[in-house]
Amino acid sequence: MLNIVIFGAPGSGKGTQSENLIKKYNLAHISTGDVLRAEMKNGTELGKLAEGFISKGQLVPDDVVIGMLANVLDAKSKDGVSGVIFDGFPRTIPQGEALDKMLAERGQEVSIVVSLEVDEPELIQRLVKRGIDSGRSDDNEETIKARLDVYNNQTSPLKEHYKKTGKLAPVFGMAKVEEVFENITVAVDKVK
Ligand code: B4P
Repeated sequence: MLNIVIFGAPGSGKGTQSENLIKKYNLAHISTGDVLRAEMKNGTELGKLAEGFISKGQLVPDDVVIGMLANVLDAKSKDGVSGVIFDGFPRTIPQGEALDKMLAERGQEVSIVVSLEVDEPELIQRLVKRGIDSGRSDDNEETIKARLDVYNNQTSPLKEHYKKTGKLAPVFGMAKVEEVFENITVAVDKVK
């Protein structure tokens, strides 16, 4: 199975590139952001809890996201797919450890971690624009700054973790969507 982690700061293009990757490689798509937003829209207990964190630009607590992921993974892996793309998960070291464990229990492992490299001014510009277009509650300038702090403090240390295991594939993320995609496929094809 091809298990791709798509990694990067908020607005780096994880969701955008995932859409292309799932088609090319026949993958199931697990976006923890999408799952949490769906829960928020449906007004579930989990959604209400998540909203409090997401609207402030904070991460939803690890135990909540990790607990949610195992169910989603089993549900999505059933559909005759060739692997899974993990979009926005893991975002902390404990989440990374939980993912390794969850996959090992299923006789699998992370194949590659594609890290989209985009600088902060560009990230802010993209997210502010998305906020205007989509009205997403966490895409306003104040919340974006909080999300970037969270990324720098809690999420980016995962890069070291994956560098050590030889799984990290940094990709320049500031080109056109199609060009970024092309460069991702070069990296993925090497581990396929
Ligand atoms: P996510 O839904 O994962 O979203 P994101 O990081 O903000 O965006 P992404 O990188 O996917 O950007 P996109 O492709 O859309 O997370 C939202 C929140 O949910 C988090 O802040 C957190 O609170 C919570 N959460 C999610 N997962 C969690 C977890 N595991 N643990 C705890 N909490 C969790 O691109 C952004 C914009 O850029 C788009 O408008 C796009 O069109 C544009 N764009 C993309 N590529 C481009 C390119 N090459 N050039 C120009 N524009 C581009």
